[in-house]
Amino acid sequence: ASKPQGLTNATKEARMGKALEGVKILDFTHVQSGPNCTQLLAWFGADVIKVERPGVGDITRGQLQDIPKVDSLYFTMLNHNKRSITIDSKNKKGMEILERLVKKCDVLVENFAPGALDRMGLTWERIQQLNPRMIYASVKGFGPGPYEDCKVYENIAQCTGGSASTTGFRDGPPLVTGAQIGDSGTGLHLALGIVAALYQRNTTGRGQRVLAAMQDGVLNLCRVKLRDQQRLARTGVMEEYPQYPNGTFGEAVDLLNKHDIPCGPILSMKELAEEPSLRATGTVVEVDHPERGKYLSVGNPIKMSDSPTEVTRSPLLGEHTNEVMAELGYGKS
Ligand code: CAO
Repeated sequence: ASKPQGLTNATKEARMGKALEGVKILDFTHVQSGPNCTQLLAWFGADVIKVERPGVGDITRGQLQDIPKVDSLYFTMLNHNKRSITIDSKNKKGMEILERLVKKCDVLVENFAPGALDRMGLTWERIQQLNPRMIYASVKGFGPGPYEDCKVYENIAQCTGGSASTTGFRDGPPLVTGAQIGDSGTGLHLALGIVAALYQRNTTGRGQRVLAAMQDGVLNLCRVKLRDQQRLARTGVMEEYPQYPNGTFGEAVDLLNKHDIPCGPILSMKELAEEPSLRATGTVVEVDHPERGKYLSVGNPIKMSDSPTEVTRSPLLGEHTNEVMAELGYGKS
């Protein structure tokens, strides 16, 4: 194990405990987005129990291997500080063990294809029956809408979330960035949702569902591009790079999905701004501002079943000075 690291002036007492000590995570994640989320939670002291399929495990164990038959760096660098248990969830005995784990754990994290956990028999209803305090956290490619059943990998998230259409050169194709904003970025969003749900559970006594969709996570990180879309449309002072491939994608998504091939359109900021499903989930919101009028913004990309988000406008300079001062007791004689 590496030497404990932290803020340099942490006292000896402070170093004795960890922020998420006592929290048990049933880690049903694979590949990158989910494992990045649970690794962060493990680093904060949560007990992360990673469930893997017997004999196979997380597919990344065997991907991009630089030493034959040894767990790859892909796997090892995303799964530190966890424990691994192999369970065949499609076997009766396996499901019995899983259900015991559901009863014992605080959080279930998963990033399977849409519907996979339901097909195993672990529906949200069943989880709540087994453990009403359970927080059930998922990464999916998309929130509810036309693409909700699609499987998604990093590059698809960058394309459907607005990163690719706003990156690249004038005469070239759109580009993806090397930073894993779709995978690790969404895992990071989910980790925040889980911690918030754990906090809320202290007062409600019950768990909730948390969803981070990769399209929403990427769009959140591309917030400045939605800004520029509106700013340039209004001022017209700068020429915008053409968006590729100019809004047409045809029927490829339907065709490829039928053959279980993950894919997604390269969406422009304009298309994302106008996408009804993103408006419906509150990932794109219209806000009214007393000075600038109506504009679009990116709302909360982390969806929680017990904590709805209402986006309110940014404050004017010092707008609440009196209010906050009064709360501090100023102005009372
Ligand atoms: N025992 C038995 N079966 C198991 C199992 C276990 N322990 N663990 C997983 N399985 C099964 C699942 O139940 C599923 O079976 P069904 O299809 O019959 O329901 C099957 O394994 C495959 O799961 P999957 O569909 O999630 O895997 P995939 O390789 O086809 O797709 C991915 C991978 C990543 C594209 C898809 O999981 C996905 O879209 N996830 C959500 C988005 C996401 O997280 N993407 C990030 C990928 S990179 O970080």
